Amino acid sequence: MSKSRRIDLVGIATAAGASVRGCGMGPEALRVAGLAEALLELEHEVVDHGDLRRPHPLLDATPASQRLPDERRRDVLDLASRVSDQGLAILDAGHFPVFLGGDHSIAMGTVSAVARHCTAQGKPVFVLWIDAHADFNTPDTSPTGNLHGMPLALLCGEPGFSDEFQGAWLGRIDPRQVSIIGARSVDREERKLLSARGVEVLDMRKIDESGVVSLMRTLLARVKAVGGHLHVSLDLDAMDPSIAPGGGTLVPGGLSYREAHLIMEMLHDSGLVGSLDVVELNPFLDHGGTSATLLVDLVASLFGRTIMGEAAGPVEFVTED
Ligand code: 6HN
Ligand code: MN
Ligand code: MN
Ligand code: MN
Repeated sequence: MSKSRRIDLVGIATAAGASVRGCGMGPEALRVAGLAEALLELEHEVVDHGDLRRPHPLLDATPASQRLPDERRRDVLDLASRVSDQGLAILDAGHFPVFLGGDHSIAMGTVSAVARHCTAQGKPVFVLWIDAHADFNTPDTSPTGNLHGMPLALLCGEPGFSDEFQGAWLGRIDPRQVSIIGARSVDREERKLLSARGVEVLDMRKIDESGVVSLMRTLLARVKAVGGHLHVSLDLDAMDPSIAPGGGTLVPGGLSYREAHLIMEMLHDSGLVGSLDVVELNPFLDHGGTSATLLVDLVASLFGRTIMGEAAGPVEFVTED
């Protein structure tokens, strides 16, 4: 039996950071796929705060996907500040926030909440970014201009973001305490920034060669050694498109079903995770709920579901040298 937690669900029903529409319906699809029920079954307490959204009057015939970039940017930032404040309140109350996206730009707000909460407590923040992409572009390096490709760069304090992005809601993280796992599509300029700032990129080749277990043990040992808070940001497209078809930016060669679950199981056993994003699910592109169900099952693994219904043995942290 895993330790019971109070889990607060916050939906952020938006696709403003993406160029493909539909992931604004993500929170509702995760509910329909049984997210709360899975957590209750594991004997956690669950509170669902409903969805934050930014409705549009749609006064003209312009499709939302062709809306002006500044309008989309205003939406992203409006939501980011509200998510940051709501997330901070949940963390300060001692609860575990699970943020349901929405596209990955929501992490500007979710990770800010974690950074603000932990800074006040003097607790180091570590981020595990599970994603096919690195989401470390800036407005200057981005090949698309889409804000869901930029949250990590903003949070790590990269220059190139206008003053609009610099509200009191914004929290900062240390790029050397960010690990990206599952990466296989990184833009040219983005690569240079990642190496210059010391972000750890556990790309698919590294997973192929070393396996999830050894990479995760090393990472968890680092967080544990300094009593850190680990925030997990789970992008649907980290998983292989064959098991997770419901995303707008799919890339072949992703995590297998068991690799993804093993990551979640090890995260659970570590006891180090204190907040979670589940993002980029696009129910319009999903195949009959396949991807939504996968995400619910992965979240259940993170919250203690095991194959045999029993707690795993004590965690051993093995450093690799
Ligand atoms: N995501 N690197 C590409 C870009 O537009 O910057 C893709 C970003 C995808 C973002 O999937 O969260
Ligand atoms: Mn705390
Ligand atoms: Mn992403
Ligand atoms: Mn991605």
